[in-house]
Amino acid sequence: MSATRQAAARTRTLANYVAGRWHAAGKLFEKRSPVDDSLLATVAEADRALVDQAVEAARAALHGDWGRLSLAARVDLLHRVATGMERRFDDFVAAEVADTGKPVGQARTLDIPRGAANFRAFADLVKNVPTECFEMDTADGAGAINYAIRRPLSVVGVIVPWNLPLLLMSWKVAPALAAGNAVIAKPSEETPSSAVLLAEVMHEAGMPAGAFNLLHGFGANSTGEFLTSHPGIDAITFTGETSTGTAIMRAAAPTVKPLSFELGGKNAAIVLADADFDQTVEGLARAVFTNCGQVCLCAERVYVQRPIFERFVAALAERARAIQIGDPTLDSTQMGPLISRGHQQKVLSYYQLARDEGATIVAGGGKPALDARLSAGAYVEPTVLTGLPETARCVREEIFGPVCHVAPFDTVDEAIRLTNDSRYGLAASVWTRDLQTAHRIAGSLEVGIVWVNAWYLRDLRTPFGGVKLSGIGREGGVHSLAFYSELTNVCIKL
Ligand code: NAD
Ligand code: 6OD
Repeated sequence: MSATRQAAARTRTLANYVAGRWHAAGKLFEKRSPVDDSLLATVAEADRALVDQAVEAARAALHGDWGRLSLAARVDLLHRVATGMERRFDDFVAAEVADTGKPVGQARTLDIPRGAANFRAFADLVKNVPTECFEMDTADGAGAINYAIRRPLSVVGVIVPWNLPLLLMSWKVAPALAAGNAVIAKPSEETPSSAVLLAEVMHEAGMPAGAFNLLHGFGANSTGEFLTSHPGIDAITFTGETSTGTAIMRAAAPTVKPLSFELGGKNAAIVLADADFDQTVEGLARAVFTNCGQVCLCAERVYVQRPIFERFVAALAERARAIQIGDPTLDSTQMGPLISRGHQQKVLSYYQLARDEGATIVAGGGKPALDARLSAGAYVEPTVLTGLPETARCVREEIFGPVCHVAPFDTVDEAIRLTNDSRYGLAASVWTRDLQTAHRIAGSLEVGIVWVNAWYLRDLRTPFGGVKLSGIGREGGVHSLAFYSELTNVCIKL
């Protein structure tokens, strides 16, 4: 018996969900805790044959019970999914905290409520969004009417990362189902558990077999690549690293699939001297350190106007040092570990690189001192850097950890230029009491999302996405419906 099979005998195995049934045969991989490296579960990796089965099941659902549901019944079903998630709230919280190491308080207030909210928001939206209609003149004077009808893309592949597992999966699965598609979803290999609970909830809510399928596995030469290159999958919606986005584009090219990409970032915050100082320090502490810095929207570059630069750096560093790091299941913990020991090595190597590049480490810069049980965990210190040139790799590359570089600026135009000097363009935040200047800055930034005196304040009806290497397309509200639908124009000659 292989070591992983022996481990499977000692722990639970997370299965794939295809055509309304659970499939646990084949190769298994281990999911380990980021908190103490203990074995949490073994996971069944979906092979090419199971991917084929999922595609067949999805297509059959579109021609069967799922495709025949009325819009009203589909909307009711998505609401039942949201209610089912709320009923199993504590299970979802426990699964997300165990897989990711994120603080339980965050899972309770952000990740899991947003998971359910995504289903409600898109269920309500799809009932209320009209399509276009144009009356036209014709030479005979009788005229014609054009109107668009919205149809599903058909089988949509959803591939998501580990940082906000349920939130990001439901952000794509909910609108795809609302628009009438059948879905094959693949969570990150690091975070299989909440996706399994979601499949259970779908099943309990009465989702027709094949409408929602869940496959576990890795990317290259595994489930992810089998999905993106599959001729039976009609579109791919992906959130993750920019380099993975390029691999997916290549794999999807021969079958010309529509792609929606939410990719990496190196987001900037601009702090003007007139900003409410305490509110801004508090807001930036959230923007830099939330989820151990593992939110694609986190600020890793902070530009502060020179008159308040020294005071601001000191205050942010003090906030960083005050963060309670520890066991994520405790209510008092504000920061848990990173997702894995591999990612911990990457972030620590950037801390070392910052030193080599000549940074001043104002706070953090290493591993925190924790008790013996947590010493095998993927912990790093929240870190504040200054003194790097704009050409430094730590200022240009996405680190995806609880770290920012703070640099001074003098004029608003300089802050705009510094912010835009990046290959990425996901999000930015601007902190000032002068809303006219904030509006001018917002319109000049090469990003998809700008917050003014806020960070990660979300209205699910708004366009969400990035420019440059940060993505392709927008999701959210009607933009999600646009991506997950095909429009057919009907022209009737009167
Ligand atoms: P990742 O790209 O390594 O993995 C994301 C998903 O893609 C996983 O499910 C993985 O198994 C799969 N995958 C990997 N290689 C693949 C391939 N060749 N073909 C098909 N699938 C493949 O990303 P990650 O490390 O899980 O997440 C962190 C990254 O995600 C960061 O760069 C972050 O900025 C980005 N992110 C962006 C957004 C956004 O909205 N723009 C949101 C969250 C995370
Ligand atoms: O809030 C969202 O809808 C969203 N897509 C967030 C992405 C966060 C990135 O880590």
